[in-house]
Amino acid sequence: MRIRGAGRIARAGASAIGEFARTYEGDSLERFLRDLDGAVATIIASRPTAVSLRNGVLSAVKGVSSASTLEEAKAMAAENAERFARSSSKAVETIAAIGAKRIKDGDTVLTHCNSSAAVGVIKGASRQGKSVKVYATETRPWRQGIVTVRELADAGIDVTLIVDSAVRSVMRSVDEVFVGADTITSDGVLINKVGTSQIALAANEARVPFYVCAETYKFSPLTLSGDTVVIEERDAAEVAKPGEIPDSVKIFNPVFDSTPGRYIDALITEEGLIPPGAVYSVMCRLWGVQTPFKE
Ligand code: RI2
Repeated sequence: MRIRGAGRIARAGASAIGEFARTYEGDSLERFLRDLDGAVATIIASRPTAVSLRNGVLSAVKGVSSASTLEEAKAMAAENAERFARSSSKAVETIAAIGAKRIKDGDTVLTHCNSSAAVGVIKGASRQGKSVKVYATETRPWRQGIVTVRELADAGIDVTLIVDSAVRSVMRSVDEVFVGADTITSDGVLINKVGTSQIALAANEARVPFYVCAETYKFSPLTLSGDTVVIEERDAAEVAKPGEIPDSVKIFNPVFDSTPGRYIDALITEEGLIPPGAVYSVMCRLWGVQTPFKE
């Protein structure tokens, strides 16, 4: 939890692989590849929901097993990791440029949690000289909304912090909603910070466009072969302090939830603005994904 945001988590995971390769002290290629596999598994297992972490880490080890020397393998992993970090940061900038066009001068927008992609879009519109007002949710239980309001206030943007349950009360005065993504499935379902799906429902009811700002490495190739996304559950102490409630009370603390594609107007990606129904074909185009299990 010291690293927040699915994009930053992915870059940190890829960089950890780069660091592992650069500082590896053994002298056997075989042993290095085995240890690298172990490092990959450990890092991916640290956060189960955001596929960006898996995609970032796997892009850092891409092709490494075909290296013919240890030095070549180490250099390849380190270069891959740097390339991923560069392209991932560039993707966030591209999303900001594309998404900013969806905000008109004088608009009020709403965002949830802390997404660098969504915040980038809002800041992008402000940099274009548009006057933008923002409602940012507190985002219980970790209150990442505090990070968002600080970032927006530092950029000179008019921002109002609301508790999560106030979303519907303000939705009528909102022109667009922008959220980030932890994972997007092949059938266009968004997995994002818990509370996102309620916001999407409220936006849908009020006919407010709901945009997801997401780099394409948030698309999950695992979902193509039928895997479902594991929703991380976190410690009960995040919700209530020990001793605050009777011991007999159970606490359920899921960190993410899923929003069906029918509530999403568009995904704003570095590849452009795409409808949720096009995720599968974009995945195939970018990664050459073959239909799984086809003879
Ligand atoms: P960026 C965050 O979750 C939020 O759910 C946010 O919408 C998403 O990651 C994407 O953030 P967490 O990983 O990649 O901090 O746009 O739990 O920064």
